Amino acid sequence: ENGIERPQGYNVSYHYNRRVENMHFGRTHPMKPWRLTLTKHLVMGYGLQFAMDNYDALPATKETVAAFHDEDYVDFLSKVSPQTFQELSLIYEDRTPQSYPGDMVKLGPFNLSPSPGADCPVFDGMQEYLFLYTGATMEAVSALTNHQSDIAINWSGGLHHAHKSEASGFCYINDIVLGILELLRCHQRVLYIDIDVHHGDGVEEAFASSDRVMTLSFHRYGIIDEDSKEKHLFFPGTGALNSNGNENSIGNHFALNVPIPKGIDDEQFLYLFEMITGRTLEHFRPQAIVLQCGADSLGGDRLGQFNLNIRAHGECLAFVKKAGVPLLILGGGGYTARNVARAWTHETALAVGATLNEELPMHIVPRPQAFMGKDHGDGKLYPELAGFHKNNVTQKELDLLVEHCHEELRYIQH
Ligand code: ZLM
Ligand code: CA
Ligand code: ZN
Repeated sequence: ENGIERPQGYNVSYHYNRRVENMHFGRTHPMKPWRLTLTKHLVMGYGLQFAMDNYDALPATKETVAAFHDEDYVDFLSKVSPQTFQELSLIYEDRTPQSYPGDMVKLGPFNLSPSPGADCPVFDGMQEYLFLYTGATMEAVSALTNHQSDIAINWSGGLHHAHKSEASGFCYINDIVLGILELLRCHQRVLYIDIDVHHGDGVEEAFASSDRVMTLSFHRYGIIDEDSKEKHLFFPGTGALNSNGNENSIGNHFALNVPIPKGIDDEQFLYLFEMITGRTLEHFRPQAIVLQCGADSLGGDRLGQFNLNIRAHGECLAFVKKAGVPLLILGGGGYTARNVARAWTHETALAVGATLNEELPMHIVPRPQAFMGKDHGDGKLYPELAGFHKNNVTQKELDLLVEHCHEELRYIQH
């Protein structure tokens, strides 16, 4: 006892390569690199880089990506460009999926398409973007497994829809699956939590037969527009309450899904999140956690239909951080860029244990206009985002979701 106090803090590392900002899905495609640029501006505007280890991520290698993805698919991804698409398509014609019913977009092999109207278009600079966001996740995992970081962050990752040999929903390489596979080399049990408004289908599917990875996704689920005669399910349409892993395997009960109607508010979401995540932590006792922080669950998102505010979204991270195990924090969806940047900046601050001023550092941020004006949050970090969608969630529904998940968790006893 020499009386010297060690600061009670977490080692946090930030993994990013700004070349991901060069990616361009298409002029009107909802996935915008701009949200990553804005996030960087705010994180640095607040000086958070001084509270973390900052790494310039290197691109992942083809071998790394092939740890999960099909070899042909990885080959295709590393060769394809708008110029070579036609030619390559002929070789892989038999790998072309059915088009969505009623959709005009023509699909190519592996669900990629040359059309800018597609969910997963082929665009110039695509490889660089894909291998960089994946590389950043792999590097973040290394920082955790080397014990250099307690918390590692990659806001450019979290692309949860990609399948073994198919792109889906703006996701081409599943960096989350690759990251978890790497964590499994050092940790017996890994918990995956997904608060993106969409179901984390690609991750769930990859580990559906495993009892070493438990997946837990909160998402909008159900028919989008009750009044229209075409009954479209909210993308990707999977993630029902009774979907709990591969029933014919040891992975049975190791997937939890929390399907939610539109308009859920802060209090309701946090009730679900804490009741279900809390009990999951007790029963599964993970040795590492991966948290996908898709910001399309915020109110006012261009694609999402929830009414969460930034503080409530961040509460999820704060709650998970308390578990005190190595934590990988990833981005994901988020289509109203100024609010994505706000949320991920707030969450970076939660990770390092900093409290941020409600006034944005406008004199430092290169594009203050993005955050100014009544509709853009008035230069504040925590503008009111709630109330965009009618709240269709009842207490009875919340209790049903919690009850089912608690019942499933009774099968898990470590
Ligand atoms: N059509 N342009 C979330 C992934 C959501 C499937 C309906 C394609 C869009 C959307 C694309 C420019 C994450 C579906 C959509 C249009 C079949 C989805 C291009 C607008 C545009 O304006 C657009 C012309 C595009 C795509 C809207 N796609 C909205 N929702 C979903 C995928 C990804 O956040 O979870 C993680 C990053 N796709 O609903 C269709 C059924 C394809
Ligand atoms: Ca989700
Ligand atoms: Zn999403």
